[in-house]
Amino acid sequence: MSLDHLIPPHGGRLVDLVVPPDRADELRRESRDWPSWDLTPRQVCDLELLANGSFSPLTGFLDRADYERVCSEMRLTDGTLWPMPITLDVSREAAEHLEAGARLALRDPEGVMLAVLTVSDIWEPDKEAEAARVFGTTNPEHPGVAYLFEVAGPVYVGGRIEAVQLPVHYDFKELRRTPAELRAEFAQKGWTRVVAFQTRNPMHRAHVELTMRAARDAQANLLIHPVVGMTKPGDVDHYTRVRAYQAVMDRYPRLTASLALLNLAMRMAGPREALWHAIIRKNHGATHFIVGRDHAGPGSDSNGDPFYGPYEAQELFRAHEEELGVAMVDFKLMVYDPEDDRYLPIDEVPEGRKTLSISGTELRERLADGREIPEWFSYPEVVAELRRTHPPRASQGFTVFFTGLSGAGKSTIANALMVKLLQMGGRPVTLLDGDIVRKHLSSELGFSKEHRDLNILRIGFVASEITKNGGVAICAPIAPYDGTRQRVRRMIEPVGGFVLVHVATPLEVCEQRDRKGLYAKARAGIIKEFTGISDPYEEPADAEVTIDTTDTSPDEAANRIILYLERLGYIG
Ligand code: PPS
Repeated sequence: MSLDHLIPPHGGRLVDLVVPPDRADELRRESRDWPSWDLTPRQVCDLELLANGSFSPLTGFLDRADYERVCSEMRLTDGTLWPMPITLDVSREAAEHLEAGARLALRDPEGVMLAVLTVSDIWEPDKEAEAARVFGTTNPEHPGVAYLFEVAGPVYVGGRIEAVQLPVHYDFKELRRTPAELRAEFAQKGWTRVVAFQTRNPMHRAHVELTMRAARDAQANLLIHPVVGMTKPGDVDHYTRVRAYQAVMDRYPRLTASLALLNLAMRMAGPREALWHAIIRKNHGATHFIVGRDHAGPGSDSNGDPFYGPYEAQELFRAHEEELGVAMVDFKLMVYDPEDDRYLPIDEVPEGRKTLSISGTELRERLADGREIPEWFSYPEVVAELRRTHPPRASQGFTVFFTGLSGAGKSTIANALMVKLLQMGGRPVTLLDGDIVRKHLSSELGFSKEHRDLNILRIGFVASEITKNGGVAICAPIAPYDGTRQRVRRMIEPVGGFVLVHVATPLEVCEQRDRKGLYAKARAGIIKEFTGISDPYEEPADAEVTIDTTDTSPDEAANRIILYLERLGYIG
């Protein structure tokens, strides 16, 4: 069905919440008497898109009535279709000082005032109900749900916004466009039909061929409109992606396609998010919007059950297409047909034809192993960008994190390992031994649970920085608590390798050795909270390597770790 009759060129009415300079000065002066709220990174994204009209017709953070109806019916109280609650979540302490009619200065993390909110409502939302309605699940494995439950504050504040300035960006300035700027650009170029492509991933050949087909089918120009605000945790960073997008723009026929960046904080809400994306793109002047397989979905939960059906977003979009005033260009999964050397939607593949595809997981594995990425899958210039930030494991940094009782042999093995790695060469090696750290980094800390955790998290932070920058960190604290060790693992794994080594020498052996005489003192009650004697040690269940030094020499122990690192590919 053609929807052309419905589509006004360059979207509907745009709101612009940025006030003129004299009003901005006035607000800055008056703000001295108002309470402030330091916006979170996600709120900065939301504020920018509210202020520049990307979220038209919204004029502020949702008030309670709008919020309730958006959650339950995807509509504002005036009936307008709006699928996503855009709310300002704050702490209870911040909310205490607020009342309806009050002014709240909204500041960026450096303290610069970006906007003023005139409070209309303050309420504590039912987050379970919100998750169930908006995400269709209360499972915290869904990143949108996890954010709502674990990061978002407990109180929502609704109200109208007056923006005194847009957030400042220092990267890719020439590619960041407001809705008004993009509409003007399209008008100036004479583009009356524009199909927008949303993405949070690098674009490979499948995406380029899909978007070209979409533009051809819709007889439209193409807007490549990637999200550079917040995407799914673990995604390729936006710097790498944007360099890769810039590289593929040359693949499109000249003057037919444009690249612009959108500072959106995604929620990964699948079908509802698809509608939201389309409204945002309509505001930017698009007339058509591409919806592929599992649009803005977070994949599957730990049981392997997908959060959304693969074409659920397309179905919801189709049901609201007329009202949205944006035409959907829908695509099935694209697969490569080697016989004709082209990509096809899976439902158009001729019977019996063998097709090829590479999953995201396989691509990451190939990058990590330094294996070939075929030209039928991606372009050399895109692969080169990905390889720059995703070097093979043999050149990535890693952390070897020892844990075990005092006197178990952690420091001795750690030293042997350090020396062997230095002999091999290739990476700088830093030893963060328990005693050394307590002298230089944690000298004020004792041995309570709270202080031990602080100590371990500091070690984890330093190790993650070393790892991120391609070095080797060898850590050798007692680290008695499982949850804290897991937090360290989660800090490091996204930036490089993490190997937990449990030095599992039994307490009797450690006590018998008693090199520092500490066990005797602990037994005598002279040293309090001593691990293994008067303080707990939680054995790890997730150690990659376990070593009991009762009958293992330091050489043997260090060698076992080196062989393990070699098997993973970190040592070439
Ligand atoms: S922790 O729990 O990871 O923060 O401990 P860590 O930083 O590794 O410090 C352990 C070293 O401090 C000495 N020491 C104690 N250990 C455990 N419990 C108590 N109460 C205590 N008091 C002092 C001890 O020498 C530890 O060094 P290692 O090398 O493990 O023997």
